[in-house]
Amino acid sequence: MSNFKDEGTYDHDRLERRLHAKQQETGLSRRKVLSMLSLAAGAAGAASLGAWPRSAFGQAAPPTTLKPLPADKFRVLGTNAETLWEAYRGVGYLTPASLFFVRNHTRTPQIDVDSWRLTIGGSGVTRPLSLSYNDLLKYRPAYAVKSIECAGNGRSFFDSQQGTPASGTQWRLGAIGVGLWKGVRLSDVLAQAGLKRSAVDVEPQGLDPEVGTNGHVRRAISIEKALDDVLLVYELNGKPLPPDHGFPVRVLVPGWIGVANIKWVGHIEVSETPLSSAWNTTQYRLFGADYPDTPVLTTQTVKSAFELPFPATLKRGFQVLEGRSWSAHGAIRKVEVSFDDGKRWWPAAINPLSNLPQAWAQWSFLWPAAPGTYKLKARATDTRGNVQPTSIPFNTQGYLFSPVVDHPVTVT
Ligand SMILES: Nc1nc2c(c(=O)[nH]1)N[C@H]1C(S)=C(S)[C@@H](COP(=O)(O)O)O[C@H]1N2
Ligand SMILES: [Mo]
Repeated sequence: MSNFKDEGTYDHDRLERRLHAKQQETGLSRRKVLSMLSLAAGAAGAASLGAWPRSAFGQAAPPTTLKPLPADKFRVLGTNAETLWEAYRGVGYLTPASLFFVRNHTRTPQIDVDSWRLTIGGSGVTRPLSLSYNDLLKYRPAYAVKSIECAGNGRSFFDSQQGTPASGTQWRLGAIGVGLWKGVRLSDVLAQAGLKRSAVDVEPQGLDPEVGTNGHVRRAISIEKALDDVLLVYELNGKPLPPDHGFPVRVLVPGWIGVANIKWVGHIEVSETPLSSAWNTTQYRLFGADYPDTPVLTTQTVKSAFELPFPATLKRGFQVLEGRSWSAHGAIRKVEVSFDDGKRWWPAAINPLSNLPQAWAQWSFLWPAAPGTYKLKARATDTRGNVQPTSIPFNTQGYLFSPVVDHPVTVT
């Protein structure tokens, strides 16, 4: 594919050999050598070494991301990495690109922006398009502050809280990030492509490697949603999209599950008939005894997280607990916290300046912590009245875990 640069820039074996040689030669620690290598090389390949330090030397899998995933900020789960919530302490409203979780079905591709094209075609348009990066920049710009959250965020709690393990990446609550995105309206691009009134589905597709026999990652969006608020974004927090998050262009589908936000988009199929792929047939639906109709997932749900290690140890005395709550349906109206297994609930203080719809709300609570062990709970209510429940019916792939999470805390 002409869109890919030489993937050898992060040749695992070559970098391991270099690292090993340097260690032998200098007797320096791995960490020290890593920092020297990335300083010296400055290449994306060296930066990816940051993904390894937590694995035993020589046993790590090749990294699938280009950015470093330092152990104090990320928990690596296969080809993915979730943000550790304690890393948010003191961080402002937006998730810095360096802290944004990564969900890769395969690996981060390096795309040559000069040969990159976005094609738009299918039975739903009359004038198929092929746009270069510069063509895209000519559309009127649009900005949005929105979250992207994996459909499976919180999946591990189906096991630890409900006793029914679900298949898939065992995320805690770190598969969400909030960005300031800049891009263009999908509706503007579709209009230029001669969108037909009969179009029903719009399916963006990624340029990352094919996923087995399922082909390239792609996910249909209804035409109503596509024309409502979907953007094709090329900037995150004022800078070009980082490679791991979709450079040069990704889709932003506010409020919808993460997979709809296709990274490294190369083609958009517009169709007069419904479009299907593994990502809306065998995955990203609710399967299980309680879901006989196996509904296809669209919108995310309501959740809350404390900005604390999991589990956390705190000192006795007054502790300012901070956290964030979010909803795909709007902003947050109320957050309550409990320290006694949900018998009593106390209102947390939501910062009214940092509470945007389909992004998140920052809140805090001054807790007079007495020695003991606790399961801290935070429960959010959104502006539509959706409240986090105590449990939900099981679905086999563990999507949309919305219940209040028990956060283990020891006060010494
Ligand atoms: N092309 C492509 N797009 C993709 C994916 C992918 O693997 N390939 N993963 C999806 C999933 S499941 C999620 S949750 C989000 C994650 O976005 P992030 O890695 O920027 O945090 O991207 C989505 N878009
Ligand atoms: Mo996801």
